[in-house]
Amino acid sequence: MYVRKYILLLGLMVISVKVSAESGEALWMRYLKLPSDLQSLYIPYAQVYFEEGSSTIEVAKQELAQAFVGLTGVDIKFQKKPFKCSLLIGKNVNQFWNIPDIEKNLKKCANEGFVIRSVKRNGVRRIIVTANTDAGILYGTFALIRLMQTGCPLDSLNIIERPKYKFRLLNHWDNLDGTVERGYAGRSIWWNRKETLDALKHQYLTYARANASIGINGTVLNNVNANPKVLDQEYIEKFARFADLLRPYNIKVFMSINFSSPVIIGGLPSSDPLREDVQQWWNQKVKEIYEAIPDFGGFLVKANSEGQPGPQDYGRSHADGANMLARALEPYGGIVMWRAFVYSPSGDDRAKQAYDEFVPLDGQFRDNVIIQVKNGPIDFQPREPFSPLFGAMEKTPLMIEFQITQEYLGFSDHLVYLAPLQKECLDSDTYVKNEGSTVAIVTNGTLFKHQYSAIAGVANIGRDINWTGHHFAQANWYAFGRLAWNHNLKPEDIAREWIKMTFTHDSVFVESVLDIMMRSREAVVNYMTPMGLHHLMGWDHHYGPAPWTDIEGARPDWLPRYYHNASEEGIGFNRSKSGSNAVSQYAEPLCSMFNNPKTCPQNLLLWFHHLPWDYRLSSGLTLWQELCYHYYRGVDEVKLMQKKWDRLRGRIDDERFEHVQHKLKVQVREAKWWRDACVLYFQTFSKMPIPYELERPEHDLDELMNLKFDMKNHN
Ligand code: BDP
Repeated sequence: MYVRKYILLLGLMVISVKVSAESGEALWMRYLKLPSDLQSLYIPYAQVYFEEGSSTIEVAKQELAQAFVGLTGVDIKFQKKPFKCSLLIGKNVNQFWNIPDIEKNLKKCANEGFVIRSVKRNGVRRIIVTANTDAGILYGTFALIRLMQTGCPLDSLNIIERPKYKFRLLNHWDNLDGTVERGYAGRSIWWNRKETLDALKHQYLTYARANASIGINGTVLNNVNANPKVLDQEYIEKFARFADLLRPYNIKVFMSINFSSPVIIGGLPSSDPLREDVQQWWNQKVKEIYEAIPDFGGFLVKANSEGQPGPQDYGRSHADGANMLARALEPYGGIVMWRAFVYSPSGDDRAKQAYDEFVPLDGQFRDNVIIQVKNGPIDFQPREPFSPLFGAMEKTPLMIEFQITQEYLGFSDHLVYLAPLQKECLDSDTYVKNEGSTVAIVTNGTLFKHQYSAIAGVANIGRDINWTGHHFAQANWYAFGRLAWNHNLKPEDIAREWIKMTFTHDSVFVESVLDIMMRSREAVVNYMTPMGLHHLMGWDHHYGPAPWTDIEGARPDWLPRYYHNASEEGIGFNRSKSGSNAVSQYAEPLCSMFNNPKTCPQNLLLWFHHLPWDYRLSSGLTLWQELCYHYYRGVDEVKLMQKKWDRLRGRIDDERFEHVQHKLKVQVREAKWWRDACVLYFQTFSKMPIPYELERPEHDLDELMNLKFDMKNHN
């Protein structure tokens, strides 16, 4: 009896270990045993000399130990002396072996980079991981772990890396009440938690390790629509506690602030940035923050946008507002990230407004201000051209903001791998200086030689056990970090790494899932907003299709009709010279290329042009036919993704397999919902038949228009 109970208990323990390991909780840091051929490649490196140092060094060392034993089944032996070791990690380890070019290569590594080098002397193989700083050692250690996790041979490594951006940040849109704006993975990991910090420590450290593993070095812990209370002592203390936890992982904390804080919590009569009492108030606040958090990163500010207060409330400019905060932060080395996401109902084209408002201010910002610009001119749509602000402000550092959370791409219900979207934007040539002036080199500070460069991703992280709601949404967190570290990486290479680390090395699985991921972005563009269409979703939930929405009294630029302009004459937004002339915000030859529908890339055609339904495309099809094909192709692609996934049963744990399988079922259903809603609605204008070889829609337009969307099911 006793024995049976014991066995049962043991069984439960085994199950619970399996559940937690395969729930997605461990992200890409599962460190499960590798295939035995790989284990034997790595086991010879178990004798390690790890130079002593700060808490950053300590966490890197622990990580290596944990990863090594997990992956190989063999414990690392840390040695006090380097000479018999096969793996040497530390800032000064090259002194023992004097590999001549290592010192030279270290000069290329700047502050956070690292060198990993395999050497063979007297028949003995060794690996050296070295850097100029502890942060570099941390990233070098994680890079070595990744090589092992992905099954790379270690005997001829010669890696020299440094990050492309100085600040690589997550932006959490987390409210102090624990809700997350546009969050689809449960409530905030940071705010309004019942548990003690101690009880949550494991979760926070997993977060920190995950970010360090991909090179994220900063995090904004609260929503850009900021609650002024965040500057109260109580919250400053909370920020300080988070900063303490994240510090060893080279992650700084940043805060979103409300521009009216001096009035709302400071009791001042005004928040005018040119008033001395207001400036004093901010100086004092910043001082309090730095007393609690000596390495505090700085502020993120959404001002005069979507109802948020800002300097324009007092007749001042964005530069006046940003500079006041920058002056307060300057003595401590803090920065201001001032968002350019501004648009007012009065403008003739929302896509032009950020440029119109910010370009005239070029040269007026202090050195520690960075303007944070969303990747596209509107708002995180499945496809947009790059924002014309990139390259247009030579004297001001501009950072790029991507959305990792899928506000407009099916929340955490749709499998959409975002690296291709981000890469497309980063690789876009702005032509502002000459050919090759890509968005990446504008924003990474090299084109105009700026001291600061930054990149931010709006986080998709919540309290869900798998962190991101959809297991595949973890890939978007991962890929954002990898691209922020090195925008030259290829989305498919990043995906392959992630799949191996997150699921399995089984090559059938890896290649099929890679194919699924690489199709997924174009699939969502096709079933939601093909050919340059945008903003067709329900105006409040941003989830399903609602191109028909008409709400009396609503701001026109919140409604899809403003963007698609469908009528019997045709469809699309005329941003050419005969329309809003948004094309002129782009440098030549882009301006002319976008301006002419014959040369405008087809995937942006209706972004820049309003065209008749029978307009002939180079394919020989009419615009209407082509649009139908795109919508149908979108659905077909998701069906194919689903089929490919279904064949993979048994190659990974059932739990994650079934979770993804269920989500794909939902995605197929909803892709059809999008397709049918858009095709049937636009057909009321085109009055043309759906090409006969395509299936008939599965829905009826009236039924779709009356569908009530319940947000509760999606959080
Ligand atoms: C929009 C979101 C809104 C954000 C805003 C922003 O719908 O919730 O507050 O962006 O970026 O896309 O400030």
